[in-house]
Amino acid sequence: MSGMTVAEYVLARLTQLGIDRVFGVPGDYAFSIDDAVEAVPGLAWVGSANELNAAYAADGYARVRGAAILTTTYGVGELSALNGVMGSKAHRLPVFHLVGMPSERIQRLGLVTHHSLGDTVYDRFQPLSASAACVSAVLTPDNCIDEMERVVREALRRSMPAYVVISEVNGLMPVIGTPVAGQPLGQVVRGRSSPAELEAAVQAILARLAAAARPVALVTTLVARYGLRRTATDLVTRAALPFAVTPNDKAALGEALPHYLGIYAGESSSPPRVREIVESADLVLDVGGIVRTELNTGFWSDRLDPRRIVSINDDWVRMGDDVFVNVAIGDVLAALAARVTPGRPAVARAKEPAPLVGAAADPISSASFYPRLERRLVAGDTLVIETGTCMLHANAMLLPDGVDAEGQGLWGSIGWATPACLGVALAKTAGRAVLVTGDGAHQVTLNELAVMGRHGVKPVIFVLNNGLYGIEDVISERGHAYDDLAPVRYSLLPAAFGCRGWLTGRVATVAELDRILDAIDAHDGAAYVEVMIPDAESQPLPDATIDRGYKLRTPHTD
Ligand SMILES: Cc1ncc(C[n+]2csc(CCOP(=O)(O)OP(=O)(O)O)c2C)c(N)n1
Ligand SMILES: [Mg+2]
Repeated sequence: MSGMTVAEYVLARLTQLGIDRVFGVPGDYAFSIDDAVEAVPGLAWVGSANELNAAYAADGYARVRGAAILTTTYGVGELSALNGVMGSKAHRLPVFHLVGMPSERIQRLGLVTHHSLGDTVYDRFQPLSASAACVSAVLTPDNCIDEMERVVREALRRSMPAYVVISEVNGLMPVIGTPVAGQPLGQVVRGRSSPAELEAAVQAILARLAAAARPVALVTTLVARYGLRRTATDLVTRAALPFAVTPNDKAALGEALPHYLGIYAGESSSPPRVREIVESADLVLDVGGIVRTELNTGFWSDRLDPRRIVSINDDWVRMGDDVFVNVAIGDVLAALAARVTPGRPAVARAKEPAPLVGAAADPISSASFYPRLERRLVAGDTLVIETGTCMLHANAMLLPDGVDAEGQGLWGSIGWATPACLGVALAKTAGRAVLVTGDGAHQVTLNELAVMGRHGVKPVIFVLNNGLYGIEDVISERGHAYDDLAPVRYSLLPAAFGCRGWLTGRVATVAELDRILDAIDAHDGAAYVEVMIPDAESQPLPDATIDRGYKLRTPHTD
């Protein structure tokens, strides 16, 4: 790597993690970075329609590959990406956000440049972008190698975005010093533990597990973020621990595992009996730290006695009033999986998919759509679930063996899923990316379909057209004009966006839906289906639920 420019070094260093795509929008301040994408072997440029889309696509890619690269230009570019990068921070994804800025020569002369407020404050945007990251650096040829080690280490240790600023002049200068050869992400030690603290934490957890008569686990997506799904699966399997996930953590572990219970969300648990099992357990092993937002807890209807919870967080463990610090989740889970007392292997229960409803001539409804989708998913698929009504229904689906799901329940920024689906599709080495999105969310970022077509990815996309922001009607009241959408003919979009060879259609009846699902199964390529859903489906929740969860926003006090 000798003789490289700063921009080339940064990209080459990140490529060693196993990243092979750069998502972004070019800009003159960022040309050194953009050019370096072409110069560094093993990297390909994915030009998004705008920076927000690029950030969402990078987020999707990082969910599959473990890390991603996003690059934007100074001010206008980086600020447009921020909602997406914040989402990656909320969802614990190491997205490396590389941004170009005016040169130090311009800065020293105090010249006024474009993409600024005209005030020669060149670092004005840095605190904003840095707040979406867990680590940041302004690179020079001299500090580049050391700073990149710090940036990579910290982003991976905390599993959060990094913000790296490279001026247009520094980006083109040769890096000074001895380049560092990095490791593939799977081999990187993400966090290290204090040995005595680790042993104390592990012994304490093992003792609690041994003493519990009815333990359960709640497993979060943090295990996926740290590459620990196999370890966590070993733990629940060896210990014969029944486990559930919260809605935000859909498919954190395989839903076909014999010990999988379903979704825990207080009174919104699915199936409903999951609530009773989790709330009556004498030990709840919280693997990763569940997020207790109103939407993740059935409007705070969860009843989890803190004395019965053991929480294993990224680098600390809580057990009642006992807190163990400097214990990396990877070390804790590996020790537990190796040392836990084996439980009796579970007998796999036959899990029936939801029943098929709807006569051939009936209009499609959510009740008829999701069970049909569930039956068409196959091992290797990743279901990308948008925020909106579809998330409620998709979360309640039981995914077949080998099917993953990705959603953005915590950050919940509509529009995320369409570009995220591009990122997921580009990151996957096998299997399909299957997107389910509402029409309102799709309108935010649908121009990314053109990027999908250009790069030849083959997603299967369902756009649920009810003509409105339906979920808003569900959690507030019906009838506000601000929830109505412009009447877009979605099924025409792939053709307009140059997506060649895509199977497209608009379906309104159950028979039409069945026909197009058959056609997708027989088609080797991308598919885009506009599914007409009656707007009458989006009826408000009971007043009491709305008052508690949406109008008053107060958790239970008992
Ligand atoms: C960026 C952003 N803006 C606004 C919202 C508020 N919001 C949440 S869901 C939603 C409507 C989603 O409508 P649609 O995608 O059509 O799904 P539906 O519920 O109708 O199936 C809106 C506007 C949001 N979550 N994110
Ligand atoms: Mg809608």
